[in-house]
Amino acid sequence: MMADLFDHFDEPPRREDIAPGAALLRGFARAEERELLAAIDAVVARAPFRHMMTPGGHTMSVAMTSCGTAGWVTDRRGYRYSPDDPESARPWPEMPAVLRHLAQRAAAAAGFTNFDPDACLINRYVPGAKMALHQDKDERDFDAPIVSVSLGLPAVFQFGGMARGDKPRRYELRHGDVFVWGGPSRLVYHGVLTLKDGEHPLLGRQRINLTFRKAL
Ligand code: MD6
Ligand code: FE
Repeated sequence: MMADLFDHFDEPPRREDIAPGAALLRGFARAEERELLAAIDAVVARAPFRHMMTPGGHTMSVAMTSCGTAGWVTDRRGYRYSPDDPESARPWPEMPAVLRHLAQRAAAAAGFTNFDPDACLINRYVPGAKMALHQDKDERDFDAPIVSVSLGLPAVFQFGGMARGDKPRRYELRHGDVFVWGGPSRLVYHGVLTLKDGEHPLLGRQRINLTFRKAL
């Protein structure tokens, strides 16, 4: 069966402590995969994936959209959170309850209680797409963690240090894995290596990543 190549479906969910404030919850989202994908489809129907431009004028290889009371955007003016989708000039779709609840349970499993995300950034990678090392620092305060859910094709995630030059460690993130980080790890540099080609049983040739944040 193809699924076990990607999903390790025969393994129980387990927690790996990565660094102070950072935990990898293997398989945490797997049981809800169909509900999550349906919720993502509903968001994307109203706020389609788009390739945004960095302030430096480069078009991102990762396609993005958002849901929640704030969405992450980038254009020539900079990176920021916006209550409206710039493509439609309307508020972003509401965050579906199944997404919010998953993020809250994952945060709690990693030791962060009362996580109340107001933004969910949805990233779509096709083979060849990547995300350069960066810090997530556009949020108003860094007390809340970030909860990151991986679906579809596996990707190699780089998790570095507080300086761009710190040598990153690498983790393969597979379908259903959830990475939670906050506290002392909140501003760690991280990125995603070029996605390798493959075919996921549910998602085909793509990887979807959700990141839940307290932005405002
Ligand atoms: C991704 N993730 O996994 C990109 N940021 O596609 C991120 O940039 C990220 O996974 C902050 C915290 C967790 C993440
Ligand atoms: Fe990030």
